[in-house]
Amino acid sequence: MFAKDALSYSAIPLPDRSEMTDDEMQAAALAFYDRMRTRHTVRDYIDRPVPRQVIEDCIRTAGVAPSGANHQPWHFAAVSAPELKARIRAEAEEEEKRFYAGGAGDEWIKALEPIGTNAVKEHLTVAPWLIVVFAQRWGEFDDGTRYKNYYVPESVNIATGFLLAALHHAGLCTLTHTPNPMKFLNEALGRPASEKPTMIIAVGHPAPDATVPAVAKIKKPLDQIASFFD
Ligand code: IYR
Repeated sequence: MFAKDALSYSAIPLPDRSEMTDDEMQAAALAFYDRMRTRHTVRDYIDRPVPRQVIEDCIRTAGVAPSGANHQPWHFAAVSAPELKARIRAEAEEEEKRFYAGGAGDEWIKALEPIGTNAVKEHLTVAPWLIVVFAQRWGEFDDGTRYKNYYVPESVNIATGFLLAALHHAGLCTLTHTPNPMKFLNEALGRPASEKPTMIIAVGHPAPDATVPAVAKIKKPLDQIASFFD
């Protein structure tokens, strides 16, 4: 990604300046909230294809997220090939079987009860795309020498949030899925040991009879998630 000698400081004028009145800001903030509050984690998909271009543009959005030292320590592997999705599903379900058979521990299983999940992960083969997010623990200069990355989980998680918002904005449903451990994804997708898979995002259109857990609509009110000191 980086050539060592290209790394020096220079500044350019702020390229994309937003000029909004307070009223416009208020309207924009509320409109975005109204849009984002309609995002739900969906487990039931139909096999309606999604054009690759849409996925590419959503990943481009993830790629403009801020990151530690602008190292952009992420990789997104987008999978629509049915054999590969089937392999990922089989390996993920192996992990999940162990998880639900006791690996998780009683408290965790109890916490998941209102969500209604189990070890069967049909979405991994039915959804037209799986986007596997990888965090790059270290990077390589063009000459092959290594550099350290900083704030890797923070950076990758911000980018993942951008990605989920972009996919929702494009009219798609998503499910964040984290089988544990996820090492098998490096092998399945040919990613190097420097990268740690952080999650699988299933992407697609909801089944006509798709449901969400009722508890998913219960969101903490503002006064429970924020404090103001003005
Ligand atoms: N990875 C498991 C378990 C799971 C864990 C949490 I925390 C969830 O919010 C949902 C599921 C699974 O995908 O079933």
